[in-house]
Amino acid sequence: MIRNLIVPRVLGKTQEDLQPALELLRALGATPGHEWHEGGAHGFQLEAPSGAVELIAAATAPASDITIEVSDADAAWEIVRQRGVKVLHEIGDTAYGARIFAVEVNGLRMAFITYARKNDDDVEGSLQAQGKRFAIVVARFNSFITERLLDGALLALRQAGASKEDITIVRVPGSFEIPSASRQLALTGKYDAIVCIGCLLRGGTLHYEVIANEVTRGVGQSAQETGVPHAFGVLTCDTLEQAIDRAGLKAGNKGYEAGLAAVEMASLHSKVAENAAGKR
Ligand code: DLZ
Repeated sequence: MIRNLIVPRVLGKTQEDLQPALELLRALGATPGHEWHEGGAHGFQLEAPSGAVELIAAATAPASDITIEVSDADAAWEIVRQRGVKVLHEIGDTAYGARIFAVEVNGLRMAFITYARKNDDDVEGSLQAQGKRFAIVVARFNSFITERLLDGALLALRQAGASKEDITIVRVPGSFEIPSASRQLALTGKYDAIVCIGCLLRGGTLHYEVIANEVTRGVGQSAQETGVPHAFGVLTCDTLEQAIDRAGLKAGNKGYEAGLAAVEMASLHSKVAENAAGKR
């Protein structure tokens, strides 16, 4: 029975030929999936939260090899433009109320679409991190996992445009110490968002639930009481295998997701403040 929808495309002969398209799609939030290297050929899958095959009866066919639905075509357009990708169609409205643009990378024609028009009053954060400052608090306990999560978070921040100098990494002994360090950092007023990274394993941790609840509560409380967004990249897993899955490729990298959440929340925080100031 159907398990997955795969659109294979040949974009060149070497692994390097795949990089421009891979980097663009990752910058737009695609999660790396299965990859293979056999007989001189290479394949990288990128996973999206959902996939669908659309069957169309119409006078003209869409001039793209793949159409990718994004949450905000205008924000995606900004990211694409910054990368100097070859544009096939500039962003615009369709007759059915969608926003769409199309680009070409190594011969692959990709259209990006947002179906429903946004209400002008909607307030939403973007994935633009230029000029924003971040602190990442990372627990050393289970460092085999937390270092991978840290790599994911750093990748997300850098892809969103944060500069190296604007990212501070703070290490703490274990997850239990994350809330207090995060709170102290938030109170300095220097950071637009804090990324919290740790890994609690049920098997090795006595009172696992108590510690997991305390860390979750402490991080949430720090976010609410300081007003600085905190992204939660603390894994709570039954087994090491589950943690490996969440810190690598199989089910994505939760550190990467936390990094993106921090960028979006930092941006949203500024926008809500600007909105409030404008409406006064
Ligand atoms: C002590 C401990 C244990 C048993 N397990 C974990 C764990 O799975 N993940 C984690 O991040 N930290 C663990 N720790 C360390 C505590 O979080 C804390 O650092 C110590 O109890 C010192 O306060």
